[in-house]
Amino acid sequence: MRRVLLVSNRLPVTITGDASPSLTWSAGGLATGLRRVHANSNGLWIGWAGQHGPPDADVNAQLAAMRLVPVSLTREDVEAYYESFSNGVLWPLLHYLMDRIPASAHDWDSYHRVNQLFADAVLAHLQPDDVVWVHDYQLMLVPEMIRRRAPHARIGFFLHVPFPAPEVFSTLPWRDEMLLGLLGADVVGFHTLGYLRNFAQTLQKVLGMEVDMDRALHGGRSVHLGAFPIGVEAEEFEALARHPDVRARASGMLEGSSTECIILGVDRLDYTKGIPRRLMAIDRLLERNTSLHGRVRMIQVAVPSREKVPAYEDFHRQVNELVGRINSRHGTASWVPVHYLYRSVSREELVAMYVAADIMLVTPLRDGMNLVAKEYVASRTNDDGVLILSEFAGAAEELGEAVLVNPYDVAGVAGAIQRALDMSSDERVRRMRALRDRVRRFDIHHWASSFLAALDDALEVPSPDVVGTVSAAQLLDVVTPAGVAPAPVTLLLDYDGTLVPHVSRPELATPDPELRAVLQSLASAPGIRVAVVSGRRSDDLARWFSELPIGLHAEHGFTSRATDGTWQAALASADLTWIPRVATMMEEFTARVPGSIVERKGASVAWHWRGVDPGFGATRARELQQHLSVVLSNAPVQVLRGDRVVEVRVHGVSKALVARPVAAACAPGERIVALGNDFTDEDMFKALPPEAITVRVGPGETCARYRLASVREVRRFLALLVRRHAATTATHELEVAPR
Ligand code: ADQ
Repeated sequence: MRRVLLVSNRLPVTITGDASPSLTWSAGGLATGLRRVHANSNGLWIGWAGQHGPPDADVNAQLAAMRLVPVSLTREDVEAYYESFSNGVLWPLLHYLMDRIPASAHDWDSYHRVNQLFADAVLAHLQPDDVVWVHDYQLMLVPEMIRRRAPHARIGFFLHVPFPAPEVFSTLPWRDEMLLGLLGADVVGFHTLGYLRNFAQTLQKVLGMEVDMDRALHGGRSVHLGAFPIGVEAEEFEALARHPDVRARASGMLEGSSTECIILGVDRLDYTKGIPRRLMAIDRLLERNTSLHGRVRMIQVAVPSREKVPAYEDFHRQVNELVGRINSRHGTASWVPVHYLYRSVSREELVAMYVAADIMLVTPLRDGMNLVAKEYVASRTNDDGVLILSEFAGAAEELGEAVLVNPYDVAGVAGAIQRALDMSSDERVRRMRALRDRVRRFDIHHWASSFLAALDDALEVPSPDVVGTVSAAQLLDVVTPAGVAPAPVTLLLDYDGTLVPHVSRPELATPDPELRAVLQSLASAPGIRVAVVSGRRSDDLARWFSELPIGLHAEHGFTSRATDGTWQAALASADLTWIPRVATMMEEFTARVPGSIVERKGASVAWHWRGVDPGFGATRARELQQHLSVVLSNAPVQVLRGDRVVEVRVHGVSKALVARPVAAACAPGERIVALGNDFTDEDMFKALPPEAITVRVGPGETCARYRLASVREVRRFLALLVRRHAATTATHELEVAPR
């Protein structure tokens, strides 16, 4: 296992005692989960130790012994970076609660500066084989800050909170910097597919980036986006729940009272957790169903949290008042409906409550995952109990057997509690068993190892036959080595982006004299056969190249020029009746998107948006693609998204239609060299035999073995090839295959 450098806002330690400080590991679920990674990889953990200013020598020595690296923060840093920006701005934004963001306090500069302190600390310890794993919203700029100074570092980022819809995230004035910060990573992980989708859409909308399912291309690198739902230490919760002391504590909670049913809530005291509405639901239930008086009891545990952030102070007061109101309204001398504990509780006490609780209420307004829900499930060793879970917690994507509620709907939550009270024991057990199975299987260790495995995969060294970027001269030596008799060569050449640079309007990309000259000399060079395989229309190719003795394949191989000069379709019976409808739809889009154009071809229609503002164009392209996929779901077509183009073409057409017969007709020893720059060329590369020399032009993911940097390099390569063939045929007998 490689050494893992964990980076999080807080180090997992508590420092106690001023005169002779002592350090103890924190007990939280996440801290324990990551500690295993820290221990097994013999790695470092970098973060703030919780004190203001640099730790003293004694603390430093203890931290070093635990392989913990402190980032020193002043009181002002903590107030500005942590309390004001991270918790005052980012936290409410990421949880869709924008009205909690104070209009005045922003402290972006401090956030930026402190992120740089963290990145510097990583860079000071980074060794070549290390893996860096950065955690959470306080450190979103760190991946890019590391990448800038260590371009080959292996960096993962995991976000523990939700990633909101693009409409919400894009209100952040520093949205571009934040997104670019994350894109410094090789893997960006979220709890759910929903958050991943939001992030991908935000990249498209804000940065105008192309995102292919789970990959974003950025700066010539591929950034993998993944969903890694976090779990809990299920085994440990189960063991504690079976422990006699814990069980005794749990039964003690019912003793001496008339309570038949305990309803439990456990949260940090945070306005995202939905505590007031949950209490209002209890209030409503007790008001509507007085037969429950004296028989049910709610225990609400709230861990004090972020007490220095103004929004939390007011909130604390609000919850206190609500509890008081409910208790005075419904309580009696012998029965208190809501027990409110505003403090942290020990692990044992917490599990005892999980064991005692018949109903667990987890009703956050938004929550990245919510570990409490999973801890409750893990602790239910008798397979009984009902989990009521907010549909806006990440956990709801996994825990479908819970009773799901809309936490904003007070009456709905009250109804769900009533339903849980009435649920048959069979149904409770059936649901809880399914939940427990899942929570046990996908525990916190599974989470950590699957994230690290994804980071490993994302960085996998290319297989030995993938060579990577080469110069024109190096490619020439692969195709036709100097000093030996040249083997015959068949060239399959894409046009736009390969032979000519992309321009804003396709009709402007006409072949220039230099290109004509090089194609002419290739066509007449001994032992070289040339075919242009383009997505263009046949009349474009005919107009430009009709006089050249080369193969011409238009519309990704749908039509090809035959030896008699006529054009023939590869799929003669293709249904083309959808074309006018699609063209009309695209023209409607064009009317609303200035700079975009529709290109009609024989068997396809394309909507180009190269001339459109990137963010706007990408959003419209996505809309168009979604719209077309729905409208055309039964038509025999494919909807494709290319480089600034959305194209609909007849199903079954691809450049493989050209590549396959060319490969089949090759003589032994003949070299096939295919060059292309976008996803339509990947079809061609894949259809060729492994010995073919496949070349991707420019950046982007590819299955090609070689890469040339630019159109310029392609032209240089072609010119060198002509020269070498002309020179070597003078001294060697050319083994040209009959054609
Ligand atoms: P949190 O917002 O802190 O975490 P949560 O996932 O519920 O929320 O974790 C809380 C942890 O604190 C649990 O392990 C729980 O046992 C513990 N805890 C709660 N009340 C306690 C008490 N009174 N005493 C002691 N311990 C208590 C953030 C995100 C979540 C995400 C996690 C992990 O907001 O959505 O699930 O990170 O990624």
